Amino acid sequence: MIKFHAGRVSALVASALVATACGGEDMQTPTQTEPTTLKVRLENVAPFTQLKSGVYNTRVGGTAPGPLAPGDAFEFSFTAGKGQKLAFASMLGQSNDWVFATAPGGMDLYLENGNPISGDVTANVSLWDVGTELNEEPAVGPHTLPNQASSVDGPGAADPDPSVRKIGSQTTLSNGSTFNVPAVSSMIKVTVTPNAATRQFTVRIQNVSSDTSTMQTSQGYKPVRISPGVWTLTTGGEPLFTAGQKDRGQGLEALAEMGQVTALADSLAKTTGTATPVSPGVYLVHQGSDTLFQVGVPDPKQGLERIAESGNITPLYETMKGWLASNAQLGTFTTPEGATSAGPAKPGNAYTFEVSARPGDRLTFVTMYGMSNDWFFGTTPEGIDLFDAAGEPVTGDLSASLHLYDAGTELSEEPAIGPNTGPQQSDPDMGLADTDNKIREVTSATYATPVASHLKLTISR
Ligand SMILES: [Ca+2]
Ligand SMILES: [Ca+2]
Ligand SMILES: [Ca+2]
Repeated sequence: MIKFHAGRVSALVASALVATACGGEDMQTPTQTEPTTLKVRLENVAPFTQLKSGVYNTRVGGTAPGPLAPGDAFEFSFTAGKGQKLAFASMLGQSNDWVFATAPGGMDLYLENGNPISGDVTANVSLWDVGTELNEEPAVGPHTLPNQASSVDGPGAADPDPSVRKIGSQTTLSNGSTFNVPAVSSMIKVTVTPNAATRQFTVRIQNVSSDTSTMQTSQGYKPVRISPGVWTLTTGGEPLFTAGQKDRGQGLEALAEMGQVTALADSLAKTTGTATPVSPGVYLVHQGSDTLFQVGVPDPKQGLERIAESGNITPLYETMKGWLASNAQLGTFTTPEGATSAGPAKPGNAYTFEVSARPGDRLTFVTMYGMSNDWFFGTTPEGIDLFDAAGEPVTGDLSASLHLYDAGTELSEEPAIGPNTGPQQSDPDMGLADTDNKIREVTSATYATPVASHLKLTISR
């Protein structure tokens, strides 16, 4: 980290000499000439635990939400990148609290050779007991969904085992009896149709059961219905539940017991977005017309492109060092708090650095939106005033001063998913030319997530 440019010291000495020569009346007071050390903290605050989430609730050809009868299917589509996983859950409508779902971490969408998956993926789906209600005989017990409306003693007691767990082909019900669960593949069929060029996947969930031969109960064959459901796309983690642990109370219970998707979808929506890391960055404390970048002009090829496309700070730092005004300070931030080596700041991480500033100084910095092609976070080109009109340091939460820019050096694709974005490209310089080569702010029409949902900027003394 560079706190002072060498030229700064001689400039200060010169201005002090000039002030002395003028007789002292107009000399700056010591409090004005002594620099103030300010701590700058840039924290990645992205709360996002999944890239995408959504519901499917209306069968293909249907006009209103409802469960699938035999032969019916839900379909939903989304784009996804390599390494990302799909998870979903739908209620087995005849149960107390069982869902058809992927494993907690979801299912892979790309093969090891990089090709998208295609065809029948039903083997990735199991029946899971969400552990929120005791298990009765499906379609027969008084508190199963088909019967609970007429039950006289409420919606069903708590499950004696509150953990989310997989249901085997033979399961012991809460009253101790054994129930032969139909094979998952005799009830549901899930197929995936990929489009390798657009990275779009269409998932089809079909009810393949028969009302007269699939689910045998003590009262004869009963229907199998599959409720509307919730899906997520993640880069990791377990978005809907964890095997062996209690339901999280975020809405899965309403899906598992009543086939209702709204509560779970709403809670997921709050944590859906791109949890991009931000890269090391370059900062500048300055008073003059020096800037790290300008808006409305093409990248002047001084190194901004390398930060914006791959988080490499060296070229911009070296260029700026060469032609910096004598009273400006240039530095870098590279290592997140608590880390031992340079690297990106993921959600929960922060970069901190100290600047030594005087009234009139402004702070500018740039750092890559790591999951983009060529986007960077920064202040405005002119920077943030580090002192107010009274000469007092500006401290506190300055996140409102942050912006997201497109460097105009590479065609922008969907963050985290486009093949030439930071996490998807195989080479740091991969990508197509931007259709607009000017540096510009990324508008909410292009990217709706507010900058403050990604970064918190705090300045303190
Ligand atoms: Ca249960
Ligand atoms: Ca671009
Ligand atoms: Ca790229």
